[in-house]
Amino acid sequence: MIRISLFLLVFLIGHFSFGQGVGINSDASEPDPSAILDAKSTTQGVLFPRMTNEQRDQISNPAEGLMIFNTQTGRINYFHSDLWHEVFGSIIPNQNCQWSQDFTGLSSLPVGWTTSPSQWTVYSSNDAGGISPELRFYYSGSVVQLFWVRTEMIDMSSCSNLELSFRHYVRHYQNSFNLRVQTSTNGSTWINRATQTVTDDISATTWTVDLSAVDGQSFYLRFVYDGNEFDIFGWYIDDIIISGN
Ligand SMILES: [Ca+2]
Repeated sequence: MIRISLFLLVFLIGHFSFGQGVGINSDASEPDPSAILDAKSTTQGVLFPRMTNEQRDQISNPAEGLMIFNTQTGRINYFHSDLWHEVFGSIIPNQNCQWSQDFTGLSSLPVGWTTSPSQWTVYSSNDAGGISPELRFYYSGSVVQLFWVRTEMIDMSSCSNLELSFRHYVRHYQNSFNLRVQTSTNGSTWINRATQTVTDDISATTWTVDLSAVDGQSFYLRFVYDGNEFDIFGWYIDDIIISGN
């Protein structure tokens, strides 16, 4: 099987070279003498095995330095001194003026997100019309205040014509309340970009918000339930996309 795979690799990618290390490339170059394996490309990357926490933890006797990609946290994990560690990283900003979050593989809020109080979670449902999981606000008492969840800083410093879209679904209980979308450039001063006053269920639909007011800026985005939490069963959100050019 390994022989077949190596043959296919050579056939598809182009060239193997064997010196003191192994080179995989399309230009017949020798591997760097410091590398046991030197994969060279300007159009492709290298994939680590992708797995969940549970699958990772079932690896028996992991070697010192073993690496995997954790699909639940979105981070590279490596084994060191009898424990798994994770490689921290921030999202590389401003990739073609696109930012998105669909909560794939997550069981808690994405890295860099915060919430207050704690009724916002990532929940294994698809009521907003996307694919499970999704973001959910759910009542737990009868407090009247702002219940918000905030993204990490989103860098759109060289982008214009910004627009936000997301799927959402609202399961109303009684009375009326406000759903707000806000932005902030400093995390403390928040400006409403859109508000919906809700008096009934909102079936799964896409809400689009003009964010051109924050063109060319780095900002936080937050979703706010403004009212008595007892008046709503839940607000479900998925497939959040900010795009510009
Ligand atoms: Ca989703």
